[in-house]
Amino acid sequence: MLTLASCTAQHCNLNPSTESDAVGDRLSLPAVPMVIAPSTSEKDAKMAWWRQAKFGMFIHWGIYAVPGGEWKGKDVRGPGEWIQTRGRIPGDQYDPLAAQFDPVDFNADQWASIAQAAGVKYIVITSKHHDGFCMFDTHATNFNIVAATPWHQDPLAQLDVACRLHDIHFCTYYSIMDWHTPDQSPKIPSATAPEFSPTNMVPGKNDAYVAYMKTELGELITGYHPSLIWFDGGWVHGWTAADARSIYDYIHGLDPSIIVNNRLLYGVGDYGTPEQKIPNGGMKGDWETCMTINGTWGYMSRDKDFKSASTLITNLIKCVSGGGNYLLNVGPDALGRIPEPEVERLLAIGAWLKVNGDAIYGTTGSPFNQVLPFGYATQKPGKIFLEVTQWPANGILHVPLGNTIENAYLMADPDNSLQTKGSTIYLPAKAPDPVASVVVLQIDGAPKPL
Ligand code: H79
Repeated sequence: MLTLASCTAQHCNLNPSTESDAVGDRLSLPAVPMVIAPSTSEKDAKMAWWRQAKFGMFIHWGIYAVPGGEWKGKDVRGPGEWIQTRGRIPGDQYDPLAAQFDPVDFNADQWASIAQAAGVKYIVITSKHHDGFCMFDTHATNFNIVAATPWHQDPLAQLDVACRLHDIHFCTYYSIMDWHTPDQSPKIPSATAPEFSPTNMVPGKNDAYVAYMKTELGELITGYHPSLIWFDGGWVHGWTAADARSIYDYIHGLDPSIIVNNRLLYGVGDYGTPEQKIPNGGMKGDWETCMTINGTWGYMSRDKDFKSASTLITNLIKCVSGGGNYLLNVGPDALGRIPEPEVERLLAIGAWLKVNGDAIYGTTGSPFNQVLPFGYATQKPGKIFLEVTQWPANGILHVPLGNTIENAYLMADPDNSLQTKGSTIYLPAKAPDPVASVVVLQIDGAPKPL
């Protein structure tokens, strides 16, 4: 479990040097001790599926996909979903975007099929981002996709069903910061050029806002049964530890099996959430790196700077080898299409996992307490997996291991044992996979790293 100080430091590092306003404000929040501590066995039972899952798909989708990073013919800096504040767009100009949001190409089954083919075991979709627009059928506000768009459909309900059919855990994202609610005020209120973030809780309105959140979370939990709720934007001035605890307790009261990330802040929550970076060697406890495929979370038409499939596969391995999960984002457009370059990369990861998934799913982090010159490692009882990203030119792999290696083989060719001598493995000249080839070692008992 992370302290507030460490959790804010982890997720507030988007452009920290150039964008110090919101970041600095958040870092000055007081650190408080952990307030919720489920017993270890309760927590183990609750986290079991998520610890096995290792790979999830984040989906940032909202009415910000309509402008797609551009406002009145000009590029707006920052990620697509931040356009309202980065573009200083008043609500009376932003809110009508809902009337233009008509994602006729949305197909829940297609999204879930892509996710399944990518090998993800859970999806986390925005139910409400910082702009306050609700992507589900809520009675708490009319600023929602069913009431305010010409489409009048509930994509979360459809995706929830599709996920179940494709064996994927349905999870949802919920922003505490809300640029639309009357219970929070913008950082710089202005009829023409408001700056929303970070917002302030309107004095005396915490209870009203917490009640609003509970109405929406209650609808989500009872209607869609998410396996996990991914909070964000808790750095609102005036958001308190009591508010955080009250929300966690409410969720737990409705469904104690729901996993909650650590961004209610104040040490409340079940796992850490480094954003856009993978901690070297991992972190203590449960954690998950969330990351964009290009440079934005919400759709942005001009951002074509997609990470390569090779980088993404290596990132997944790096997370899992450090004992964490990888939550990789897609940003569907205003018609409901996941951009083709994103689909392509997801399918490439899926193809790699189809062969090598046994080295990822259900594993724990590397047994070695050193960086391996040839790549990464993961483990299961009696087995060590070496994800070799630097295939040795001389075919010789030195593994810093004290165990007897009972058998060694390539994951891509399990029927043929590799020759070994002590902890040296002799590999074929050519790597079976151009990105990462898995060597499996069967060992006698617990790993003895040297
Ligand atoms: O939902 C995604 C982001 O919108 C959200 N978290 C992920 C999962 C997020 N919101 N805030 N932050 C992350 C950290 C804040 C970064 C900021 Fe900035 C730096 C806010 C203002 C300066 C990044 C750059 C956002 C706007 C400009």
